[in-house]
Amino acid sequence: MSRKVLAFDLGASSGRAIVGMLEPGEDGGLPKLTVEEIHRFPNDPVQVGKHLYWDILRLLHEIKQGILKAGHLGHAVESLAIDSWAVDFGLIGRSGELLGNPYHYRDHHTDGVMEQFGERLGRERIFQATGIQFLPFNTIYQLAALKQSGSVLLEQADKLLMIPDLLRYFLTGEMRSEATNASTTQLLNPLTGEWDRGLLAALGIPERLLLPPTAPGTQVGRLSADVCSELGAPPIPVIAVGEHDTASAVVAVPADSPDFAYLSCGTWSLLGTELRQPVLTEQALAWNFTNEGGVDGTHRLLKNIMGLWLVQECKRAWDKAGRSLSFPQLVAAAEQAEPFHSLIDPDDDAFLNPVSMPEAIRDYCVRTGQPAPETEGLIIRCVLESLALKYRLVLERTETLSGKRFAGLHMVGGGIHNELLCRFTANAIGRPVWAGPAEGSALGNIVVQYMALGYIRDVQEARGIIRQSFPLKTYGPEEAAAWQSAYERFCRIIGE
Ligand code: ADP
Ligand code: LRH
Repeated sequence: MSRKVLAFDLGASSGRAIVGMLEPGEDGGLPKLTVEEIHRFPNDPVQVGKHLYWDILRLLHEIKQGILKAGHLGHAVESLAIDSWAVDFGLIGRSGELLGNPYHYRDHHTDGVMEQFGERLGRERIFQATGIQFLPFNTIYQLAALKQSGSVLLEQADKLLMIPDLLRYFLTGEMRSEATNASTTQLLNPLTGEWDRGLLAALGIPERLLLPPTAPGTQVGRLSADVCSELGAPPIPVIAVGEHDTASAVVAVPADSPDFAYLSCGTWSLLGTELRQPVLTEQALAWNFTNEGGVDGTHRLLKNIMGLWLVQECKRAWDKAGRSLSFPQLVAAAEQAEPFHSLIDPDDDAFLNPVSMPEAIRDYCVRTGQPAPETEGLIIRCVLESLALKYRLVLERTETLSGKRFAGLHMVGGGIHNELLCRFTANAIGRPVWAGPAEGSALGNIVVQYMALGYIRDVQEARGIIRQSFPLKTYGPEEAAAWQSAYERFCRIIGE
């Protein structure tokens, strides 16, 4: 008999509802997992005046559509779970209502706040307390920005719920905080698993706002009576999985040994390894690595790299100008373009949320004494080569910090559909890339639901099931000399 669960994965490029189906293995072997995507919907932020917000109620509507569709398609799912990107949150008032629309992390209200706060408290102090990398949009700086602007909503707030916690609250009526996503606030201690009171006091944020974090893989309620009667659905359990999408993606890495490196490749590129202990050294701080909470008591030592956001934003600019090209068309144009024409640091602040991404890329090239790429093909090639070169830098630093050595790199996420990027990555790191699965976060979400329901023993078994259920594609390194000299040029340009 097939055991079914329903995963909602809210990415920046789309939201999706995916049904997992687990069949018993043959001759006592591992179970076989298949998936069916039943609903995909936009997850575009909405600009109102100068600010950028989540369209949170529309997402709740789409999640309900997903639950309805599962029923219509005859999928009797035993549970559901939601994962999404990190750091963003909603504020809840004393009578349990959502106060205002949650901000999107690319909103500019946090500009400059991290620098001020870091100076006031000391970056060492914040890193020692949390192990989290300094990103201007971390929850801690979003809260500091609200505090500075005298936000009435913050004053009125009784609880803070991260986005998947919030949507889960809407479905179950129960407020719980999930630990992997909580870690991305830069307010949680990675050793004790508790909120750092000193940081909260320095922010002027009352402790009552934050709920004690719950370990991923816990059932945290059921669909409420209201939701069940609205949808004609049974009161199935709702599970807190690794609700940070990257935590879920890392669970789905089909590695067969504990010493593996991963690249979760979507809107962001998250590159690192999985450890039993956080790395809180001066070097980790200097290189701005993070130690996010993982499933099963692990820590994700990794670094954020700006990722395919750069491609998405170029595409958006060209779509707006009436020169619409699909992702495969953009990749084909890049493949035809001149190699190593110009290189950028994908993580330059100028690329976080520029008015025009192609302009920002051209400006960077001019600023660094390089020819500005003009055609779509040249611009996308510049982005993909630069990403691959940055992956090498971060992979080697991950080895230094963790003391591990990696035979190759696992790539998961929608970015693996971009085969040129997979090839460039193998070339840049000079090692094989193993690509798959593409729906990493949704699969991680699914297997952790099975762990909570007792059908999968642990993460190791889950990875074995994913490995045998979903094919991997291997890319071998080529053109070693050209990529080595490009890497040296890249390091000079970005000042490393
Ligand atoms: P997220 O979860 O952050 O929304 P995904 O993991 O779904 O992101 O990855 C989306 C990205 O994958 C897109 O921005 C695009 O760059 C890339 N992508 C998806 N499909 C293709 C394709 N067919 N060809 C090239 N790139 C693709
Ligand atoms: C990837 C991700 C990443 C965060 C960023 C905000 O989707 O969750 O791990 O740093 O979004």
